[in-house]
Amino acid sequence: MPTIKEALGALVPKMQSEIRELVKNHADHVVSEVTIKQVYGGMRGVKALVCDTSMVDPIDGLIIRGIPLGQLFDKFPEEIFYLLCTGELPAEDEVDALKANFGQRATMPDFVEDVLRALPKTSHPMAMFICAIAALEEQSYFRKRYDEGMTRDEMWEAALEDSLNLLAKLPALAAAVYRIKYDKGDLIPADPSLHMGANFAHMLGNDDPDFYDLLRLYLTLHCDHEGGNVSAFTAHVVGSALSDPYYAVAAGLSGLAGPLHGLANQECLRFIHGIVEKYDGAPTEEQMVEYAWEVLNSGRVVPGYGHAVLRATDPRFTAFHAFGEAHFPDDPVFKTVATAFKVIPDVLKEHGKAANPYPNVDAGSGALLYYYGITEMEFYTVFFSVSRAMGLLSQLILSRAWWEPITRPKSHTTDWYKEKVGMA
Ligand code: CMX
Repeated sequence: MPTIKEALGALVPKMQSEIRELVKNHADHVVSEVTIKQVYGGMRGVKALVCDTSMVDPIDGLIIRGIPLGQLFDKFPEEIFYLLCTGELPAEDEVDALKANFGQRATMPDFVEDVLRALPKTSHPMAMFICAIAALEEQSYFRKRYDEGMTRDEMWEAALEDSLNLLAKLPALAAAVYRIKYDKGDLIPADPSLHMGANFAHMLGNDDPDFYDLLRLYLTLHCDHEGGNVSAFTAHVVGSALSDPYYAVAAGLSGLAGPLHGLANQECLRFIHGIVEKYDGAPTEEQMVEYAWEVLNSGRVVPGYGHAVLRATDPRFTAFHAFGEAHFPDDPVFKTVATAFKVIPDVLKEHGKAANPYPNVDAGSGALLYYYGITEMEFYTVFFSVSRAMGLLSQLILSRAWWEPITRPKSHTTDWYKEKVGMA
């Protein structure tokens, strides 16, 4: 079975020639028109991006390289990264080699710890995490090779090398943020013999095998969500300037830190906790409905519900829910998430605004982390980030492989649009 580099090496020439032929022979073929609503509405639905790693079906959810996520729940994150990059799952003999490859790269350099310790204790964990990634940029192979004059044919290999190093170290960076920010004692060194999820759990300080498995699942489920979401799109734009993968991921994750995107998992558990506190335990269905209306009537959104693309229950939510059902169905926080799932879609339907009244990935993940002692909700988006970096990085490697040019759409003034529709 080929290594990830060998598999990509075989794929890249084919990909390059197909894209060259597509653009040469169909350059003027119209694939999308743009309306005023889309210009002023976050470009929703405009087809102007390429993402070969995954697509999101409004009903079936995430499909990675043609495989629905539901068929990948038992995989390791390292396998998922291989799949995202190459379009194939690694054979069993390659999985162990891949895990060992990640394990060997997993140790965080000491200077990153110094950077993290220099930050104020009031820094948000996402800001600390992004600082640590920016500090690690010092080790960028892509930038070094660029300075040495690498050709554009060599760029994907340099992007892959940076990606493997960064991805393997992200659990150590994240665990360092956690232990420093929340005074959990000395940092715990990476154990190269563990898979990525288990190593992450180990460095956080919890060696419960169920928590190992939760983090394996967590890293697998959040890995990618096609190319137009805020974090992927941002990383993609930054990478198109040939900024190296460290810069691109730091930028993308700054987008993930927004409450309408990845920060929703923190907001979501706050929402669930608010209910548990108010009703002194898991609420009844009636109490949950009452609470949801209070949130909506105060002009806030119900976190963890709705989606820009999905129009059904997110399969990632379903997988987390099944994990909770299997391990701790009577936990009051988990029970509250379950009650919310029963009643909130109907509340949102009655409210009549959200195009998708069903839960997204963030609705249930926090309850599971909380159960295993990760009670610091501000930290939850860092878990999301470690996983999502797989999508950002695999997309960057492929972009460099087909020589994607710098992103530069055209903007106009509001006066120009007014004139266009005869309003001026
Ligand atoms: N609660 C209340 N109102 C909601 C809502 C929710 N959960 N979801 C959407 N709406 C509202 C929108 O705010 C919008 O209202 P206005 O017309 O007053 O602006 C209206 O319904 C239509 O929005 P939409 O087309 O359904 O949704 P968008 O594509 O604009 O936004 C999203 C998608 C995720 C930002 C939105 O559903 C939301 O804010 N959800 C709560 C936050 C959340 O869970 N985010 C995590 C998403 C997953 C991720 O990226 O990590």
